[in-house]
Amino acid sequence: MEITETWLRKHRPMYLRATQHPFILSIRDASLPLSSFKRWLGQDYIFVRAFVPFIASLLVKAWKEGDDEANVDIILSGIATLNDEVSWFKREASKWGVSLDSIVPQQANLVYCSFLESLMSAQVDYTQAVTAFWAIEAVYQESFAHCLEDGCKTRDELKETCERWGNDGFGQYCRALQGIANRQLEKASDQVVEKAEALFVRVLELEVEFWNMSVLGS
Ligand code: HMH
Repeated sequence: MEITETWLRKHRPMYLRATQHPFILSIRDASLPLSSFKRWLGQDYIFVRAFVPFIASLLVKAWKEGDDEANVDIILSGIATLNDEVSWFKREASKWGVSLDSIVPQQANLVYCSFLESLMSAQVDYTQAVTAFWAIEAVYQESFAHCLEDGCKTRDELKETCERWGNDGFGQYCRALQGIANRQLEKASDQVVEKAEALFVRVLELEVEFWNMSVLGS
């Protein structure tokens, strides 16, 4: 079994807390207050801006590692997606009357953004960084795909958001990242694998905190 698969099984309860959070469940049953959605939107824009330099640093690590061109291209496609995402956030925010210039980052967001910054350090090798990247993307993919399943009552005005991360193309991209992570982990030392697993679990915790903040406001 692939290494990430063993973690997904081992840390299943935590993974479900991140991917089936009350924020997501309440999108599915249309009970999410729109004020929470707007709060999430503003906070996630700040997160996404901090995500840009992290992915750029990941691309540099992939290149230095001499990883296959195909893998570098997958990360490059992630950068392209993020570029789209930044524009989308601006459009979506103006649609909802959310002013992106005046958002104050909440504690959980600050903690997550400093975690991203710590991943940019040279001490964090390519294997660890790409594993964390996969985990971050996979949580959003799984969470929002969940809101598009048959029988969900997801409101029409939230569907575009859910599709952004929940669509099949994004799913394939996440599986490609998982493949890169698995191949790296396969040839890594036990110590690196252990560190990468800890990062995986940390991402799940940070995602839960981010959703909590979006629901509760702090
Ligand atoms: C908090 N996690 C958070 N925001 C995002 N936009 C993603 C993951 C995926 O891009």
